[in-house]
Amino acid sequence: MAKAKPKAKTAKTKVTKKKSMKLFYSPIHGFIHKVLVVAHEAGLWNEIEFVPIYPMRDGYSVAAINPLHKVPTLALKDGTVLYGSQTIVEYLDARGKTTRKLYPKAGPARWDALRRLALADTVFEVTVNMALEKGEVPMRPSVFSWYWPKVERALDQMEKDAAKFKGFDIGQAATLHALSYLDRQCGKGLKPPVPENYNWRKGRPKLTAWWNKALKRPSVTSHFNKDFVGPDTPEFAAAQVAEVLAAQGKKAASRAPQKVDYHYLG
Ligand SMILES: N[C@@H](CCC(=O)N[C@@H](CS)C(=O)NCC(=O)O)C(=O)O
Repeated sequence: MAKAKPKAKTAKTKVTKKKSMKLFYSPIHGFIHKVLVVAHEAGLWNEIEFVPIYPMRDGYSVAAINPLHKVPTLALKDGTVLYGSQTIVEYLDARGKTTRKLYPKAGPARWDALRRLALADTVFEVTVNMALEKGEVPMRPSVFSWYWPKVERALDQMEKDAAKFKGFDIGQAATLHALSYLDRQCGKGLKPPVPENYNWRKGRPKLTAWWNKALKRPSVTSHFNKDFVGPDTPEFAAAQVAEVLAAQGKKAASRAPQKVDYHYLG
């Protein structure tokens, strides 16, 4: 009988339990992070590996797992990656260990909570953009060179996603929205490095095939590339607003309308 091999000496290493999620986020605790609050409220704090990312600094990138290269980004044990803080917080709330949920069930309380979420998140996003404009953080060379790679990576992700699209869902509705707006702005011309006459269809056959089919949906043909029909004046809009205010028992303020060249954004 062969002699039993002596057991290999193993180094005594402290085995730390693998966390079930990784949260890539900017660890600036000078402000309150919605995702951290929700993770805590949901009783999931100890299941999260917190991974600092400074998206504007060299050497930090989540582009490989999130085409938008944005934080927060949440990676699950099985490799699923969720991005968009709204997606992440809804996921954490649903997976949470506590019975008290931060997302009310479908109904008025939910719509109001989602409205307030959109309100607050937009305040956050515009504040981020104002801070960037101030230039305190190392600035990207230009909005175009900073954002364009995100768009191209996102389009490649859409091509992969399109291969698995089933039925029609909110993600597809949003994809139609994004692609049609991209077409519109590329048609008008953006700035380098966005190529002239850029066409996202090139090299993306699945997304193109899906797009061509989705364009036939009545929900799209109802308005796409058709002129708006109906009253379209500031007065009409103001009257409508006043009606809403009246229904709330309030009077419309007689403030002069803000002068903004809105058509530039169209
Ligand atoms: N809509 C996104 C916005 C997130 C966001 O703007 N994150 C900023 C935090 S500084 C970021 O990652 N910016 C890096 C970049 O845009 O490249 C969300 O809610 O998750």
